[in-house]
Amino acid sequence: MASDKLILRALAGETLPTPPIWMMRQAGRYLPEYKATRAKAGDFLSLCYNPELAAEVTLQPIRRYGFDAAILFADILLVPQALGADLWFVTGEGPRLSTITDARGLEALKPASEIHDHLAPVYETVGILAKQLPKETTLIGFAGAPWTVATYMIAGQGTPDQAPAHLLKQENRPVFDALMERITEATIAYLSAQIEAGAEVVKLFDSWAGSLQGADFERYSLAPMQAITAAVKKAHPGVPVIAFPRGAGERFAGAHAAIGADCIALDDGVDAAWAAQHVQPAGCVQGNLASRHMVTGGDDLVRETRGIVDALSGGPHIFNLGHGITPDADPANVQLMIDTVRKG
Ligand code: 1CP
Repeated sequence: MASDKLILRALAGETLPTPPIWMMRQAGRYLPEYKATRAKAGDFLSLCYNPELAAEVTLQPIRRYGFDAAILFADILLVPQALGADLWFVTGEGPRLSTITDARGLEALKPASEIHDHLAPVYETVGILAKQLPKETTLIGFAGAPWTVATYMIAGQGTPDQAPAHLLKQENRPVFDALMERITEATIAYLSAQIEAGAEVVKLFDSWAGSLQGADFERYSLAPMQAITAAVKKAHPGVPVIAFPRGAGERFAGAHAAIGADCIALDDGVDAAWAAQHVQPAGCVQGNLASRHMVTGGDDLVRETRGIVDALSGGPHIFNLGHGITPDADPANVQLMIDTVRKG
């Protein structure tokens, strides 16, 4: 099934002369047009649940830069909210959620099959985007991986070390496992609905995978992502899956097979030449320029970008950052990165 879309070709395993490119958090606060639309929406969650405006901010970086993929504008924490958790954002600080620390908290959650009413505006955003995107642009849907989502549901906020989730896992394994299972089921339902609405690729963000050690990494990062990938592919054969076990280090090797993903997204903690040898033989890789180059720019940006493109030129590669772009980035540096990738 050949496609004209470069992202789909790379995901199918094709080595392209120039890697396609998109950027994590490409719709975000570094862009003045994002800030203007966000101000119109009010707060961040109102923007996520407003299909017209969420589609608008998704399209802004496509218009400005002509990225090869658009990523749905939403957040990984909409799933906990759809399961019944309270969610709000504290300006300048980040997300806050009601916490789940025992069996009572778990029992108060809704079944995974009941998330769709709450998430209907997100599916509507996907539908608008599927109609409005340029024909060469791939639409990526996404969700958080269960471990990462669980860390927020248990702690009620972002944490540097995910200690509250590790503690629940240690002290009340049945509740922890049941929570992981609930998130896994909800994520399968959520991604399937995004695909039915028009998403062409889905990505799983396991942003805190790196804090899982030993057998826990397999059990709580790889295995749930594998279960989600298998279920999504069973329901929607042919839809590619990108998995991002951030912080996996040497464990990026073998991740394609362990998850069943078409592409593994690399963070900037791994050397691109190492990845070419140990990860890319198993399939497409995405990454992995350090986000700070979007702040610092200059010769370093150009040299690092060229180095990554060259190192990964022998196999399927989608160029991206190693993590999301930060609000202090200069939009001109994004253009410099794109020009360096596309023009050499
Ligand atoms: O004020 C604002 O405008 C909010 C900033 C913001 C944005 C732009 C948040 C709050 N979320 C988002 C959008 C978002 N989040 C997208 C949209 C698509 C795009 O990439 O352009 C995506 C894919 C996410 C995913 C997400 N949300 C992750 C996984 C990826 C990653 O960055 O590691 C995580 C961990 C979140 C939680 C979250 N949402 C927002 C913040 C500030 C955070 C991190 C909180 C923390 O750990 O303290």
